[in-house]
Amino acid sequence: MKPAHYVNGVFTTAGTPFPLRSPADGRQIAAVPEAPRETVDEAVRAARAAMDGAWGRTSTEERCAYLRRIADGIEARFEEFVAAEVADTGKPRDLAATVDIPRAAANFRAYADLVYGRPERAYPTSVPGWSGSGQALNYTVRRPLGVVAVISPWNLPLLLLTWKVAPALAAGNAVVAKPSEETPSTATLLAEVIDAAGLPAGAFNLVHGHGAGAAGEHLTAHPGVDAIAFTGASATGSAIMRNAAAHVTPVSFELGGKNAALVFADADLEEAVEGTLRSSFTHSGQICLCTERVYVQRPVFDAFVSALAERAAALRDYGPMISAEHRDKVLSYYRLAVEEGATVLAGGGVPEFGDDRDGGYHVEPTVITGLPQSARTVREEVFGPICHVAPFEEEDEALRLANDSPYGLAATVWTTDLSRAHRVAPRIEAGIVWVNCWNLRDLRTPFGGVKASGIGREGGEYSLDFFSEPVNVCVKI
Ligand code: NAD
Ligand code: 6OD
Repeated sequence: MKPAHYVNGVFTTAGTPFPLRSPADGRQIAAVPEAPRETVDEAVRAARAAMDGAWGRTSTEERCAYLRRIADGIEARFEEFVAAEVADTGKPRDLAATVDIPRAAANFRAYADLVYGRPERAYPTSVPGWSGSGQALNYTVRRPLGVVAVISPWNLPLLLLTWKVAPALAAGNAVVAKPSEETPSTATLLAEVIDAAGLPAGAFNLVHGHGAGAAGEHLTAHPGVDAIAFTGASATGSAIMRNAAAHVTPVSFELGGKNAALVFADADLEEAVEGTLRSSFTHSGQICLCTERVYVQRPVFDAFVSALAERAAALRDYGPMISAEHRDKVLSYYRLAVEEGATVLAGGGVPEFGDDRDGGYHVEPTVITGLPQSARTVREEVFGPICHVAPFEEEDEALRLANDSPYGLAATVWTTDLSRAHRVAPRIEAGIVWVNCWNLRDLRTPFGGVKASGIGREGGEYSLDFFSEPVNVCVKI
């Protein structure tokens, strides 16, 4: 499979190709076509025509059937999807096979179920001057927004792409998607699956390429786009918002984070250490939900920190950073942390494996302590395998430290005191709070961030709300 655009039901490789390198060993693995502006225009035109044509006339039942066929198609080519995701990202195969690819299929099934079972409200309304009630009926129908641009990042490429494409299609929109330039492969496979599922031409379109000044910007600034669903860095969200402002295009944004974990002295320490190891170092910290700040209540601080550092230092089977550029950014934070006065308890450098991986972009899982809350390493998103652990005395102080951040995506709380859990969780300025667990997902729940971490919520009805608008109909009887 070679990365290709999919426009109006046709695969094309228009545009100058750029090289794609394996993050695992640095070798070139593909050439990716950079969609020129004309290809983006063509994709938006095709999507509009699909809305005005066969796709726009599909019933909810027909769309649900398409979504289920896409899920089946992903599962039928499961191994190809896994191999492509591993090749592009370098992530451990186990992660792709148990999280990324199954979730992509689940996203389509979940939205087939959700959109079909969705109730709408109706109100019998009395008409002034008439006797009795029920002389008019107000009811709501939802209609799709039209042409939706989907822009996704490289860390969970297929999971995050399908997390938007599935509800957008379920709600009846036509999609033009642009995956990250770093991870084009599973998106191309998805286009093949969608093609085989028989969706009308133009209902789903895919263009590859970069963001600023390229396909991403052309798409999100396009006057023919009716809504933008974006996942990526907060700074990119700001840039997209500036372009979207020109046409007052609605946006749904899932952005960066600097997620805190609060470990109370009454926590099950073993569970808290294992949970924090997972929340900080899964996919080498390249998940927006990963913990980068840990606050531990003083009586258990030393025990927690030494157990976490020991286990982080023992981690072996971890993947690389997505690119040499991202590795250099993460390493610059490792250096900055030391300059800021951190004590490094585990990691802090580049591992030596003695095999092909030494050509890749790996960095060590890193645990640091000793920084003030004002340190840049404590405030800025690194998006790598690093966490800073700091002590606190009391619950209010823990909340103050957790909330002292420009971001507010996710948080974890470790405690065996249920009253405390219920008291603390709603006071944390984050869109998602996990208590005694991390990244335990239910696709019906709201997902998203506050402050610089995003605008709006995805998941369940929340995505369907974004991708459609209510129209009230009032019928006088
Ligand atoms: P990024 O913002 O650099 O890129 C994301 C996507 O946006 C890519 O497809 C890119 O080509 C495109 N893009 C870049 N500049 C653009 C522009 N000016 N106009 C239009 N499109 C543009 O992010 P990334 O490096 O791919 O991903 C890492 C970031 O994403 C981190 O900050 C992480 O926290 C965030 N993220 C957030 C979530 C979430 O759910 N909140 C999930 C995953 C990643
Ligand atoms: O699980 C999800 O639905 C989701 N959106 C995860 C995002 C992870 C960020 O990297």
